[in-house]
Amino acid sequence: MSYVDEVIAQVIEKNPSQPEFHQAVKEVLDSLRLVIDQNEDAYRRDALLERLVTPERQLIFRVPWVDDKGQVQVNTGYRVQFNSAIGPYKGGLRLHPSVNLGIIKFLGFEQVFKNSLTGLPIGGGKGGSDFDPKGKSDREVMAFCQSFMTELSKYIGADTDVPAGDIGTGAREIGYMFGQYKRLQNRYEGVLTGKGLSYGGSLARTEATGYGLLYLVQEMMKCHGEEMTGKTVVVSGAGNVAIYAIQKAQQMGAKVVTCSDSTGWIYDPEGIDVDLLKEVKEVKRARLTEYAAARSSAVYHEGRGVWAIPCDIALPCATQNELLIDDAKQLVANGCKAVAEGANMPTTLDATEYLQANGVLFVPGKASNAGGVATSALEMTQNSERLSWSFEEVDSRLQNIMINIYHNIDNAAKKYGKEGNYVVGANIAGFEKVVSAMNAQGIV
Ligand code: NDP
Ligand code: 2IT
Repeated sequence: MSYVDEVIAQVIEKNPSQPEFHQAVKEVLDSLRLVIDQNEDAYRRDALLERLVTPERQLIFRVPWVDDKGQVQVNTGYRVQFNSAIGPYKGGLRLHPSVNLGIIKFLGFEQVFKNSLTGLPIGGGKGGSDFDPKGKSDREVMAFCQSFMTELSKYIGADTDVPAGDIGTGAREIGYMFGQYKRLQNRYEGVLTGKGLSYGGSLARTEATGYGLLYLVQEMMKCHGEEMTGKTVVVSGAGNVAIYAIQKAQQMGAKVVTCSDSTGWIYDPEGIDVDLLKEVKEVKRARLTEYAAARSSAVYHEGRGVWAIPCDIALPCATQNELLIDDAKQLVANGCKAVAEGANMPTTLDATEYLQANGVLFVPGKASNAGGVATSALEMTQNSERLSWSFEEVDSRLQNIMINIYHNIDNAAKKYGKEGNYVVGANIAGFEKVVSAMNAQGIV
C-alpha cells in the first residue's frame, strides 16, 4: 500500500464517526500523491503525514449558562489547535447545533492549508460549540459567550491562538467574547479578529470573505478570456459570506439571482436586492420569507434548489456538503462555467470530480474563501502596530492577496502536470510552505 493510502486508512480507523474529517483529509492527501510518491521513504520515516493529520492540541469543555427562564443549559465547547508551524493558530468559531469534534477537525485541517495560501504568518485552528444562537435573546447569547470564553481564555492569546467568526458567530458574539477575555486576562490585545471598529476591528473584515471570493473569481475568469459583466450568478447562503459575495458580484456587473438559508431559497430574476437582504438577515435576523414578502420580483421556495437555476457561475456560500452530485450534473447541463466555494467544503468529492471532468473551472474553498482569514491577519497586524488602516488600504491588500492565491494555485497545478486542476494546485501550494516550516523546526 502506498504511504498516502496507509495514512488515509489510519485516519478513518483512528477517528471513527468523523465523516467530514475523513473527507477533508482524503481530498488533500489524494492531491499530495504527486509530491509524496516521489519521495515516499523520507516522508514515511519522518511520519510527516501522520503529524499533518494529527492536531497539535484538542480542547473539549463544558459550557454552562442560564437561560431567560432561569434554567441551566449545558453546551460543549471545542478548540482544535491544528498546526502552528507557520504562525499562531488562527481560525473561526462555529456556533451551530450540528457542531461536533469531527466538524471542527475538518475545518481546522482545511484552515492549515488555507492560511498557508494567504502568504501570511498564520497557523491553523478552529473551534465552536453546539450552541444555537437562533431564537436566543441577546442576554442569553451573552451568557453563553461569557461562559465559553471563561474556559477558552486559558488557551488563547494574540501570539498563541486568535479565533474569529464563522457560522453563527458574528460581530455581536465576538464583542461579548472580547469583553470577557479582557476582563479575565486584564489584557487589551488582538486575541480575536472580526472585532467592532470601535475596539480594534479592521475596516473591510466584514466584507472580506465575500469580496475576496469575487476578486479571485474575476482574476480566474480574466485569465480564461471572460469578464464578470453580464454573467448570471447563483449563490447559496444568506449570511456573512453570501451577502458580500452578492454585493461584490453586482458591483462587477454580474446579476445574482438566488440566495438561501437553512429553510428555503429565493429566486429573484431582477437580481437580489442586497440592502433588503441585509435588513432581513443582519438587522432583523429573520427568515427569507420576509425578503420575498417585501419584493414583488422574488419567489420563495421551501427546501433547497438554487443549483437548478441556469447560471454562468455558482458560488456555494452556506455550509459543507450542500452541492451534491445531482446538483453538479444540473449545473453542467445548464452550461455553468465556474464554481468557486465561499463556504468550507460545500461540494462533495464526487460532485467536485464531475464538475472538473466536465470542464467547469472549480476553485476549492481553501483558496477562494481565504480572503476572510487573510483580512483577519491584516487586523492582527494593525492591532500589533496599534494603528488602523483605511478601507481602501485593506481592500487593495485583499485584492492583491486573492490575485496572488489564484496564480499560486494555477502555477502549482501546472508544475505538477495538472493544469486547471485548482484542487491539486491549492493543496500542493498550501502544503509546501507548511512542510518546509515543519521540517526546519524538527520533530515537535
Ligand atoms: P453565517 O452564519 O453568517 O451564515 C450562514 C448561512 O448559511 C446562513 O444563511 C445559514 O442559514 C446557512 N446555513 C448554515 N448552516 C446551514 C445548514 N446546515 N444547511 C443549510 N443552510 C445553512 O456564516 P458565514 O457566512 O460566516 O459562513 C458560511 C460558510 O462560509 C461556512 O462554511 C463558513 O465556514 C465559511 N467561511 C466563513 C468565513 C467568514 O469570514 N465568515 C471565512 C471563510 C469561510 P440559517 O441562517 O437559516 O442558519
Ligand atoms: O473559515 C474561515 O476561514 C473563517 N471562518 C475565518 C477565520 C478567521 O480567522 O478569520
